Amino acid sequence: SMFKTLRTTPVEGMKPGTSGLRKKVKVVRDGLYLHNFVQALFDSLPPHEKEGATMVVSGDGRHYNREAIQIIIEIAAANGVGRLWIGKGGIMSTPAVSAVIREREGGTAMGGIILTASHNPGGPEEDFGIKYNMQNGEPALESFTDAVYAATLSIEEIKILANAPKVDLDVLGVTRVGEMVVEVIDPVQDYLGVLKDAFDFEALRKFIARPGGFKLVFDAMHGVAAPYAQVVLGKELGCPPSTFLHASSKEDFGGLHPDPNLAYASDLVKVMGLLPSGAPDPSMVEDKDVPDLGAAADGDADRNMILGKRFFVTPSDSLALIAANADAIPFFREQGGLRTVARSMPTSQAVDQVARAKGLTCVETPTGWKYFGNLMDARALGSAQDYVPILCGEESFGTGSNHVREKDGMWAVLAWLSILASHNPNPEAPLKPISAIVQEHWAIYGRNYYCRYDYETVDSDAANAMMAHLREPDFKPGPVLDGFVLAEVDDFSYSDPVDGRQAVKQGVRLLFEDGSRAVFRLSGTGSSGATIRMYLERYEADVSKQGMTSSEALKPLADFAIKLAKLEHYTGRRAPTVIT
Ligand code: VG1
Ligand code: CO
Repeated sequence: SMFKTLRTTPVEGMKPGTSGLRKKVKVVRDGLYLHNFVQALFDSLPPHEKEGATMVVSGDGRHYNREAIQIIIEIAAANGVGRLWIGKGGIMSTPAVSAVIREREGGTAMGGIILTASHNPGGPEEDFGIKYNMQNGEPALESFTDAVYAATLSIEEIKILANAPKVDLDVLGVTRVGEMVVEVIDPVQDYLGVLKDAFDFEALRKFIARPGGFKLVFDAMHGVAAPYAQVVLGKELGCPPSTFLHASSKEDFGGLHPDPNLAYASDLVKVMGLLPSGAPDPSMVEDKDVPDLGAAADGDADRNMILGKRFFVTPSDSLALIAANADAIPFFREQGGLRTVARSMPTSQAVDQVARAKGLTCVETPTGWKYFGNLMDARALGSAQDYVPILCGEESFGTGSNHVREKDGMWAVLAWLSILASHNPNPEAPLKPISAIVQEHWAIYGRNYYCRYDYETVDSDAANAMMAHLREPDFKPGPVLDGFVLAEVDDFSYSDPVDGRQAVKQGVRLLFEDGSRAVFRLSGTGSSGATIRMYLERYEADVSKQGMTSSEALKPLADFAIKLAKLEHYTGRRAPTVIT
């Protein structure tokens, strides 16, 4: 036959983390590494669903994307898949894959393989990654990725098509590969349709062209957001070419770290008149040259950063502001108004304040977008509770809704354009800036000072020892130091309100008497060593005390939390790798 079987042996360490499997390119391209993982994935799909099925395969265009797609084509063809949809050039953003799975031909696809390590750097020396999304377009649940992992540990053979034709990914159209059909499709079109249903494009176009003046800068960080931004912001909404920064997709993201935060999106941060700390840059005097809205996306375009003129909007505040202004977004308005907000546990409680005031359901989930999916599909899963329309967010620059089943960077930009438009009904008047909109919000709901310290490439044993120390039963509330009183310590666990699914040991929370929090957890997206994340939050209701920088406001809490965790003792680190 034209199928052949490759003998193989299991490779250790293929356990997917918070969002897919991430490894150095060198590891993934070595021998049958990718083959093993992909075959294990196909072995874990129910045969009757996979036979003749349509699947999406695309990536964020990082180094090794095209080679990996060709290998996946050959393995898919030998595993009975009927049709593959691949974005032109082999690229599709993560939210666009979710949209294609859900919308194209009425939601025919059984799932999608997304080749991305998201916000991790790319290039021959950097990271590659594989995510799998299910039939409803949401990231695979742990039960599935656990099954894939188990399969990687017992794999013996790979089914592959011999002498498969090379598919030209740069030409739209259909190629036959054995019994399977490969269709190279427009990577933007289905996704654009979803956005057009969610927002009022005509109103946004008018707002952008307002006579009173408005300037947007969008930083694609040389990631997959580039072609989407060109179509959505450029072609559809009429933004001029000067809007775009780092706006060509590159295999190595131009050597940048494609993570949209104050540290890594440094060019945008500068353009917006800010210092890397998020404070206004005092050396910039000409306020009028600074754009009104700055936004950036990560490698696979599911993350976003929102900046105002000389003003940093924390992702947690962004979530709260979108919740408070939900009626500015047709998607929410037209479904009778926003009903539910959900945030990951380490995300600040700013959105909780809005939920309380507006009577919305507020759900606190573990880290990772996959935990939001059940809430979005509650009705389909037979739950009595209807959570949609829903707004979800993570402190890690992730925001989105049930328009797809992924966080969505471009969605966040359109959400903020909608908010700005609603606060600026008079097109002739000078623009009310984002800083004023956020400060007014704080005056109503209070301000949740927030930041995150990351300690990267820490020795894994040292990181685990520190977490074990925090989890010791005799690590009890009580100590008072520098004015802080520790009220409670717990290890976050989650019981899914729809299907009762449990997630335990999701992060140690130090809860202080004044409502402040410090949270410690280990990252699940790194490709080597461990990353400790420390999240800090302090609530301030008093308007006269809302004007500090977050580093000023949180420094004492940070010092205290570091002391309690004995972080320096366990890791030898005196300072974090990055503060966001
Ligand atoms: C990080 C973030 C988490 C996010 C995940 C995937 O996970 O903290 O909020 O969902 O990345 O984002 P971790 O385990 O490293 O803290 V992405 O843009 O990779 O899809
Ligand atoms: Co991402």
